[in-house]
Amino acid sequence: MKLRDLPTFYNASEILTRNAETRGDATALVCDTGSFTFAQMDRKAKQVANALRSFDLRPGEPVALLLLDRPEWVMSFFGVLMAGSVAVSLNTLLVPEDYRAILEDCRPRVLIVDGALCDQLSGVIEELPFAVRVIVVGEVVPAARPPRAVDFAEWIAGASEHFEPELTHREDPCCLNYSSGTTGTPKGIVHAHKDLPISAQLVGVNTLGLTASDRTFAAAKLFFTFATGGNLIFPWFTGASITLFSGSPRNASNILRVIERHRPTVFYSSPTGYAILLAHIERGGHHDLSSLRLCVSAGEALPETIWQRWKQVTGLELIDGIGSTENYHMFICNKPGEVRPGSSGRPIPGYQVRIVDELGQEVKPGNIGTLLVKGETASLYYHRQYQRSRETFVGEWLNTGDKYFADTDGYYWHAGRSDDMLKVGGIWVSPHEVENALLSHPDVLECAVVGATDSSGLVKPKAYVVPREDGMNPAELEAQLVEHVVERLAAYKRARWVRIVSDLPKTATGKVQRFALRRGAEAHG
Ligand code: 3UK
Repeated sequence: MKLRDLPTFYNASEILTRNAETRGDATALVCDTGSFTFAQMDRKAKQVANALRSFDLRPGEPVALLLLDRPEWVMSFFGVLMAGSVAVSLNTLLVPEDYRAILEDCRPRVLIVDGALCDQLSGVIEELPFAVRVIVVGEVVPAARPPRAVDFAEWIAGASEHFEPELTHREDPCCLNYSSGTTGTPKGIVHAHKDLPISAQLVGVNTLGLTASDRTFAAAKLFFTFATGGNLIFPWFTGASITLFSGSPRNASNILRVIERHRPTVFYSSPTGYAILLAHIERGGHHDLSSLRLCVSAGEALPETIWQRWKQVTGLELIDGIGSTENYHMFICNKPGEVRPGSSGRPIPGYQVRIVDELGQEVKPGNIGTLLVKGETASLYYHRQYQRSRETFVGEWLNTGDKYFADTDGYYWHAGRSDDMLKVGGIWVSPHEVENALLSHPDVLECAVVGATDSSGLVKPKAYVVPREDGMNPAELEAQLVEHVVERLAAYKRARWVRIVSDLPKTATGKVQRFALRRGAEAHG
């Protein structure tokens, strides 16, 4: 599938409607509360589209989804696409301040929120400088109920199950995903309708070999394009079914229970997720992974030890691949049967990659440089970010900000980032944002946050803190800081280790020497 193979006017909701027409009775989605066929999901999505129309929503207007991985996530996403609107899939792990910034940036006309997540929006909806209609999925405690919220089931109950999807252009925006930047302000990454089927063909079909008899499952959540692609768009593109689980991916026994109960054939997770499963299994925890034929790892660098341990326990070779929200999904990936453990694999046909030096000159195999990628699924631009868009989308090339080297067999090896950003459990963490949260504590004079590795070789934030006064009890300050950041930072961003120090290494111009801290921060138990 190439861009030219798609009709000029193309709506990616076709990925669902085609299945409804050709295999309507086949299972589309399973979860702990039941299952849906393609025809059922299609009808629900059409009801959502009609309900959105009743709000006088115009094509191109954004609709925000702050939803757990339940069937309503999928109904809403496809309903939004059918209506020609732009689906803004929000990370469910953030704090109210983050949501305020994102909602003010994208100004959705409608927000569909899970009842269980409403308290994370406390005070936010009321203070937005524009009106937003709020739809709540499932139960919500009265205190957390946003003003004038409407119940999702009631909202779609009377709506027609027939809807002619909006005839969008294949290059019209269809979804917006927010990603942290170095300064902490999130960037809205805009993708067009065309990016979904092209990525599904190149990655889902050609690389992972998905077919209609597969069933996918992701520990990563649907708001992350690693999972939107891998556990929704790609399988449905081929007619395969998906597994949804609304609980925490950090709970190994729950993830293993879902795999045992719903028997997926393909599983996606970050390396951190695999490490959590391995720790459980190696402690003797019950597991039955016999349904799996393929396990895909992405989101952060996969330490080779995790690859080896997974092979030992399951007999399966982890398929590591690098992707980005900017590219929608993976562009370099290992191929089943041709895996080189520790590497990210080879470029996926349909994408071209280059490794360049500071002058933009291509480097020789074995030399480290910045990784650029060219293909037909690059984001259109960062929403309302002219300068950042120009820095990242350079002509036909997308600058990943990753350091890589290639070997002489054409395999690509990750060698860190060219900025200070950290990938923690597959999700971006800006060290500056963690530092700002710590600095807002009155006893902190200075601090610096860098990535340090845990016993599995996975990166987590580590803070070096200089107290305002000498002689403070380090353990007490540490405990206070942990408490202090709870309200200010999403849990996954918090420093896992805090070192109280008397000063920070600085350059002659007074800048913190992060590389010196990084060197001293290796390997924690
Ligand atoms: C890092 C990796 C080493 C790398 C993503 C697959 O992670 C995804 O998207 P994000 O926008 O982050 C992109 C950045 O994450 N990274 C991702 N995978 C690997 N580093 N090895 C890997 N295998 O810094 C990259 O630039 O959050 C991954 C599919 C869809 C995605 N959105």
